[in-house]
Amino acid sequence: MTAPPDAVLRTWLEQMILIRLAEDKVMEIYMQGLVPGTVHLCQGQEAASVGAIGALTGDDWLLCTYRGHHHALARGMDLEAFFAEIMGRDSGACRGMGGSSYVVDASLGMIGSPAIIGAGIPVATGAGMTARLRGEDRIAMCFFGDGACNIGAFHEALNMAQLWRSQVVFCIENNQYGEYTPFRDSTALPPEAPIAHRAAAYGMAHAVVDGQDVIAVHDMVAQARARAVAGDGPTLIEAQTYRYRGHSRTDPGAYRPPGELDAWKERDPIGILASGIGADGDLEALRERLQQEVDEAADRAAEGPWPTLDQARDYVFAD
Ligand SMILES: Cc1ncc(C[n+]2csc(CCOP(=O)(O)OP(=O)(O)O)c2C)c(N)n1
Ligand SMILES: [Mg+2]
Repeated sequence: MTAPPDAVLRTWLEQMILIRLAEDKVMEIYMQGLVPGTVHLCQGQEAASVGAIGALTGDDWLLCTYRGHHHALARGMDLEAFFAEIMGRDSGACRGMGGSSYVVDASLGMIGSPAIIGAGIPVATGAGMTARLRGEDRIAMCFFGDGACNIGAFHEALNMAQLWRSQVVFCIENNQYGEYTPFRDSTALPPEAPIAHRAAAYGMAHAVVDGQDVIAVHDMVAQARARAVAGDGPTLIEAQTYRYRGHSRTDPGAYRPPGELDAWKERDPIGILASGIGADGDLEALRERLQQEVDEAADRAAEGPWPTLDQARDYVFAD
């Protein structure tokens, strides 16, 4: 594997820090009562999104989930549109109709973030088929959690995707937990067997990758993308990672064994990349600059207009 150029690695470092700080801000504005609904944070999982999305082209499609802030920001969503969406404002990426769980932008190729577990997997399979039937050099990249791999749609869609050589790359962000349950307690696999091995049942290529290592994730997704567009079929990638916070904002994650969170923080994705490129000394200045960007974007977003009552039915019924 050839390491990406320094400038690219620097960009990834900045993106991961930005995502981390933006999510702290999301919690802050939530506590100020500025966020309708709930929020699902991805802190700890930044490398999985930045590495994978860094391997895509602008034409590729993306399916993610309600835990999708990192995907949106890694894809380059404007920060103000991001915060405005989370605050339900008309200036948000979805005109305030989505909120935190549905921060997507079709113009960035983000075609959905279903909160129904596993629902994005068949959709991505279909998008990948569209690319194949049209003969296009593009893929659908589909992110979902470890819990989603126990849903029927996962198995049906993987079988179909492999059978029809859909141009799709599946990425399990195995953050070790479903809603509140360790994945090992809900998954019928031999102890220590990766979930990715399930792809073998469908004859599909699969791989396990260190989800804390952005370079490794990027490399794996780049290979899988090349395989998909060459017509050699999809890949199921399992990025092994960890969710620092609980499932949603009401969950302190007290069910986790003592020491587990700290052990994962020893392998923080931002720290790993910073050390790897000799940028430890730059972290403070970077954080300061990015914090300012985050604060300013959130302040501007909070000034954004609310959707009007008339808009409540827009995007629901066809004309
Ligand atoms: C079909 C379905 N069943 C149950 C739920 C409730 N639910 C919401 S999140 C979640 C856990 C999903 O875990 P995982 O796929 O590992 O994703 P993570 O939240 O860890 O990112 C569950 C069971 C749901 N949204 N949809
Ligand atoms: Mg999970």
